[in-house]
Amino acid sequence: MTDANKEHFALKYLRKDRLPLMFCSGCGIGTVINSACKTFDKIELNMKDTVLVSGIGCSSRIPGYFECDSIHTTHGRALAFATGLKTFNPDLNVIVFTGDGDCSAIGGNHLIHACRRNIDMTVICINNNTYGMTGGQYSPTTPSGKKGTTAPYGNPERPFDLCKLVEAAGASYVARWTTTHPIQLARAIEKGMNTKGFAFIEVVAQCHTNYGRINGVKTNIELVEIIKNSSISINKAKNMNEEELNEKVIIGEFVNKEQPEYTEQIYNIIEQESVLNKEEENEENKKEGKK
Ligand SMILES: Cc1ncc(C[n+]2csc(CCOP(=O)(O)OP(=O)(O)O)c2C)c(N)n1
Repeated sequence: MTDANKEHFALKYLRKDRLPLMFCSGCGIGTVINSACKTFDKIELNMKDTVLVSGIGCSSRIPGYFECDSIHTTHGRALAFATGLKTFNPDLNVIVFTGDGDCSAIGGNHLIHACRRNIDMTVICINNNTYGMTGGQYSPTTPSGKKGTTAPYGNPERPFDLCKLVEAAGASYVARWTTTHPIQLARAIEKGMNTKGFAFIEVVAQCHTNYGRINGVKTNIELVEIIKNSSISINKAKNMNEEELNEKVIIGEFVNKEQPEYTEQIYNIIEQESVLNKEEENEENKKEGKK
């Protein structure tokens, strides 16, 4: 077999019968899938012990393309389903693919509480600054002044900084990259998966169809260049003021720390309780003269 005929490495992880992807041409989601496949390949992830979870949206269609168990749940509820799954079976690798709308608008409450519990899972949030699937309504991350179908004169609201939000809510690993940083993104997914606790990786991505065009960006490539050129490393950003940071995307690792993890705490309680119950039972049996 020549190199040209060799199967792409990512196909090992994907459901070939479902290809090609349903996304618009030039969509940033393909890059995220590629980076995730790179990580899975590098760490030799056992797909049998892995479940991918999502809500509703373009980004939430990702799990269905992977050759493993997945749950495509309801809008904003991916983390609730993922919490149930991980709590029931803590040995599973749980990875959530979500969008800025799915996880920070309708699912915002679930996001902050999953961080607060520090439940062991990896969340990959594709932030395209809009509700892509439903036609470009503005989302909690749409920058002020940018247009959406529900903000034809420009967004009057201030956006969330998702990384700051999840850091404040208690996540153990937090990083932000863009689709123009696929290698760093793959490394962040790996670090997130190696974190015993809640890992949140934001990927700033292009949605030319429903965000770029309405904001006067002519081509998909131009939108990708805007994302690339507005990226500033966390270290550089430290020496810049608010005005200089306007419309910039700060990239890098924001949090990487060990903290108590939710399922471990829960199973410790169950273990202690069953020991106590056993002791109580033995005590009662003794009193009744039973063995
Ligand atoms: C309860 C409920 N409300 C609203 C919708 C409609 N809806 C589907 S996807 C979506 C937004 C998706 O945006 P995002 O999560 O940012 O994903 P993207 O499509 O941009 O990847 C909305 C509002 C829905 N499916 N269910």
